[in-house]
Amino acid sequence: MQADTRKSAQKQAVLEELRRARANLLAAIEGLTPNDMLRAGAVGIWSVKDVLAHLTVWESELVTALSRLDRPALVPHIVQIEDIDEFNAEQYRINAPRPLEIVLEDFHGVHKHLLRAVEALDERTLTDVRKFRWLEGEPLTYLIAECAYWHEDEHAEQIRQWRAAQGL
Ligand code: NI
Repeated sequence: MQADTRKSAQKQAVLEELRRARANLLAAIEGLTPNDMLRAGAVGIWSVKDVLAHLTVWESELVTALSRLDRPALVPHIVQIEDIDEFNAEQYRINAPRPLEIVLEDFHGVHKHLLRAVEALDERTLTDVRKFRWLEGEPLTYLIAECAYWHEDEHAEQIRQWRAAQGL
């Protein structure tokens, strides 16, 4: 029992970070009205809705990557994106016309999928730096951090700063 607990330490740590960052992000948007969330300029030209859609895009790409790890040689789309600014701009154009409630539904739904996808991984898959050549020596935990919890932390902080500046 003790050995099993130790073996899944990394997975538990990742799940904890995902939950922590999500709680932090939800706290950062807490109390905003739908109108506030549609106001342009929270992060660059993006509204809070656009930021949440942007986070959802990356987490959704991550879920797709995690669901295909049984074919380790298959390079996921998420690591093949060459021009990240262009990709983000294109995704912004796709998501901009979508209503807030749909964006929010996806935002919550994709995060649930992500938690389940991580839950289903074994410790070696998460930590072995040689298993996936396309990770270029990083463990899978790094990709998850970069595309999910560090990313949420970064934008939560920007939203906090915007709110403070706007008095919201
Ligand atoms: Ni971002």
